[in-house]
Amino acid sequence: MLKKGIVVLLALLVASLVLAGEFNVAAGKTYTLSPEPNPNYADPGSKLTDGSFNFSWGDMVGWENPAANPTIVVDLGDIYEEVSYVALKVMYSAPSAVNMPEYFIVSISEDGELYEDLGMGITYAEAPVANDTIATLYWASEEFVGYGRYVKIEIVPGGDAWTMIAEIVVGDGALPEELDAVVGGLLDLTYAATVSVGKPYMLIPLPSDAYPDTDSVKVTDGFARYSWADMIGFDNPAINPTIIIDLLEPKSIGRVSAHFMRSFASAVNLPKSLLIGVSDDGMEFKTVGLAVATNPYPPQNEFINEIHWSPSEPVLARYVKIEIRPRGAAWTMLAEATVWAME
Ligand SMILES: [Ca+2]
Ligand SMILES: [Ca+2]
Repeated sequence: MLKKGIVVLLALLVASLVLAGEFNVAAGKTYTLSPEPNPNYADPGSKLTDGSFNFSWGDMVGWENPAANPTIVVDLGDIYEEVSYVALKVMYSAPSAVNMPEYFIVSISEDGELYEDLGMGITYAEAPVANDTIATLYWASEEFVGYGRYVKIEIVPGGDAWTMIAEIVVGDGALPEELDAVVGGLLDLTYAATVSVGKPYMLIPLPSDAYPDTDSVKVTDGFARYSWADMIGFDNPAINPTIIIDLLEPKSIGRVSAHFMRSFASAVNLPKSLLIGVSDDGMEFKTVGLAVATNPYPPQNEFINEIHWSPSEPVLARYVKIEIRPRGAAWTMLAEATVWAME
């Protein structure tokens, strides 16, 4: 009996190890880094996928005040069809001036050239993260999973000084229960209502002269029709077009979206995603999420498509910032931006 029990236990242990191994498809894989990490915390090319993430300097790849956001591109070696989880194991040590990243943006590509935004890692599994520990910053999704071979992770540092990364995890398939991962977009919006219609907003930069917003009303007039006159347009803008909506009073925000035209015949494409920020004073904004989900899904051509985001918990704020991340050199045509709040 005892022997049989041990055999069963061993079998379960092996099975769970195999499953864990199968879920993390980044283990042992190659990757590239840009910019180069600091020479004191350099990388022979394996530190981030070697399975080791101890609170130890030897395990760290580090950047000190990098000129650009540290970016990691992992080559999974093969196409994976259900990339559902991406995590960074990061060091937090206030005495050593090592900050936790504010967030990362993850995108995925089949060929290493054209990337689709997947989502934002903005949740720490260990929150609140204790000082002098290794923390897990992750993105997880059950609905909008990724398809591809190359996974790009752009890290936004959480302040000046150091960013230290020990490991990358890329999960493919159903989220293992032990991760206890929180996925966004599950908020019950039954009692949510639109609060942006008719509200004032600001645009940076101004839209193209060909599709202007002369009376500053088109973005929140409540209409998202497939009509050129209803839309404002940005032609390959130098900076990401950004809308700041003033809800006039703090609202418990449950959903943010924007409607865009897609018309390949007219060289109009959907943005890759929308970076969502909120503020109480209209000056200092906090990034809260990335809108990548589309309605309809998949998006349709010669059609107005909605790109939307929902937090896992309502966010209280008066100002909502929507930064549009355009795709390539095409036109971006915006019909409407909408904010929902819980009643
Ligand atoms: Ca490692
Ligand atoms: Ca409109």
